[in-house]
Parts: sequence; structure tokens; C-alpha cells
Amino acid sequence: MLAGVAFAGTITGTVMYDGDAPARPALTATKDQHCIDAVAGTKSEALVVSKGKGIKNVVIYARVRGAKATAPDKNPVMDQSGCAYYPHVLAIVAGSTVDITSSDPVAHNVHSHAKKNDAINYQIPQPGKVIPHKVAKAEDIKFTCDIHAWMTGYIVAVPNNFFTVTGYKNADGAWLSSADYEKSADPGNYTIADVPAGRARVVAWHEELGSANKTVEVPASGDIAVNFTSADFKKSTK
Ligand SMILES: [Cu+2]
Repeated sequence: MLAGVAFAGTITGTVMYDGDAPARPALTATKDQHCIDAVAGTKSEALVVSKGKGIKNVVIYARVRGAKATAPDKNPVMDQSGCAYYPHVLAIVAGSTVDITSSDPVAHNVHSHAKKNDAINYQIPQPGKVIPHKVAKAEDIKFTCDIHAWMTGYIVAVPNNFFTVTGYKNADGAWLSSADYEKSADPGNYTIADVPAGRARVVAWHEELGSANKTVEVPASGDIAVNFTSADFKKSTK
């Protein structure tokens, strides 16, 4: 074997809903005309399933021994747009600083329900204000807005850089809306590349379904398929 050659494989698979997904409840804004207009016709993002039975907004990561957490050079952004958190689920590596901001002409507040990280609660009175928020520890954190009760979002901080989110971006790398995802044939495809060969625990998290995990041996080259369905998930007991 040659020194310096990396032995790494790709974990890939699908996350699919068993049976028929429940209809998404419509959201209703009750204050601020901007929000009432923006939210009209939108639906809850808590469980979004495609025509291909794929589940959107599942965070998947691989726990591997010795993996480091490297924060990105450019801070991930959690926006508030149309009186919704955007993206609805933002996955990051622990130690990242998230730029929390707003694009809306109405005041929001960013209310973190973190237990392991700082549980911030800040007003964002006008669009463009940025609150850099360091998320030091791995945790799935719910965010709400105390002004607008229908607003929820999640920052999911994972322990290393081997992570992805289902249904998150289209082929061009742009955010994929839940309405577009619902119409798609996506089976909940995901890919995590360059995972070191050896044992890995593949963990999947979803805000409604809870979490699931499977332990696999990542090959020294090529792919290993790890598929999940909604029946694999158990709700968190915390
Ligand atoms: Cu708000």
C-alpha cells in the first residue's frame, strides 16, 4: 500500500416515508400585514414528503472515530424570510458560527431553545441586521419567534464534517422549496463522500420522526448504501 493514499468511501442512500404521508397543515399568520400576505397559501414544513416518498429536511451524518470538526470559512446563514425561518432546517458542523439575519421589513425575534448551547433570544428589528451566533456543541436546536407563533426552524449541529440534508438543494445548488420538493420524484437521496474507511455510525435526524441510526463498514473505495425509512426512526425522549 502506498503511504499518503486516502482510503475513503461514499455513504449514499435514501430516506423514504412508509405509507401515505399526512397532508401538510396550512399555516396562518395572525399579525403584521407583511406576514399575513407572505404566509397565505404556505404549509407547515414539519414533515414534507415527495411524490417519490422522499422525506425532506432529514439531517444525516456519519460518526467515525477520530473525525475532526472544521468550521467553514464562510458562516452558514439562517434567514427569516416571508415570516419563516429559511432554511427551515440548517445543518452545520459544531463550532460553526451561524449568521442569523432577516430579510423581512417587520421585527422578528430569534428564540433558541438550546440546552447544550447558548439559548439566545434576540430581536431583529429590521432587515439586514446580522447576529453571529456560535454553536459550539453538537445539538439539534429548535428556534421560534415570540412575535409570530407559527415560525419554527432548526439548527442541527453535528459532530464532524460528514453530514448532509435531504431535499435541501436542487441540482444547481439553490434552495429547494418544500412546495417544489413535494411535487418531485426524489426518493430522499443523500450522499456523504470521502468518509474514512472503517466503522461508521450513520445517524439520521428529523424534527417530527426523531432519529435513527445504522452502523456500517465504510469501504476503502466506492459506495456503501445505507437506506432509511420512517419506520426506522424513534422519537427523542428528551
Ligand atoms: Cu417573527
